[in-house]
Amino acid sequence: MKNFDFNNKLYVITESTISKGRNNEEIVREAIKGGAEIIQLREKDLDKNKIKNEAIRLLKICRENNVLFIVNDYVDVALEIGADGVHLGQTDMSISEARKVCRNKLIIGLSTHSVEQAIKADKEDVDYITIGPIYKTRAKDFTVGTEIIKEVVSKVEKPVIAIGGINKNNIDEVLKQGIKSVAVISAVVSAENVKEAAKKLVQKIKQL
Ligand code: 3NM
Repeated sequence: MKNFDFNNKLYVITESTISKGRNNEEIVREAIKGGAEIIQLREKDLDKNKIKNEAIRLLKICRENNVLFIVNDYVDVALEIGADGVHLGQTDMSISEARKVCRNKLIIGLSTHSVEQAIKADKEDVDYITIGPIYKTRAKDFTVGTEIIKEVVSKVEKPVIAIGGINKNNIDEVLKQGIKSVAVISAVVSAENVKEAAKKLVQKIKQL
């Protein structure tokens, strides 16, 4: 999956605390039925062993559907279970350290929150970059707005994915800035109908 094409993809990230009682497996199955092509397991409150077991279950679903599977934060878990990649934040293990550990066995994604961080990330050994939070979101206490997207896309060569507060009502505005892929949590994970919610976003992304 090293040569994965990140363009025109819906990237869905799990968050079991807002999934209205449905487990991650159910959410992931429905999101994939709706057209999500990248899945990330993101569990901030579980211990590592539970995350590993959850990752094994979600990886199986992703493999059955030829969908990319990324683990948030834990390079060791991603490597151990044979995930496609790991997603890191600005305060996690450095990219050079992560690359040393996983060599070319994992895709590495990095969260960025400014043009400067995105340009820096572009020069590092990452495979894709997220830029956000574009809009208000529970996960962060700041936003970067939509204007930044154009600048990042024009200055960065690596694939860039927009994240943060994106939903069916504002995705047009995001895509208009020239970005090709979008990552969401609540717009899909908290939707009454997960499959239909993913499908609506995918339709917009694939129109590009
Ligand atoms: N990272 P929702 S925003 C996990 O900007 C995460 O790096 C962000 O959730 C970043 O789609 C975010 O529900 C939360 O707003 C995205």
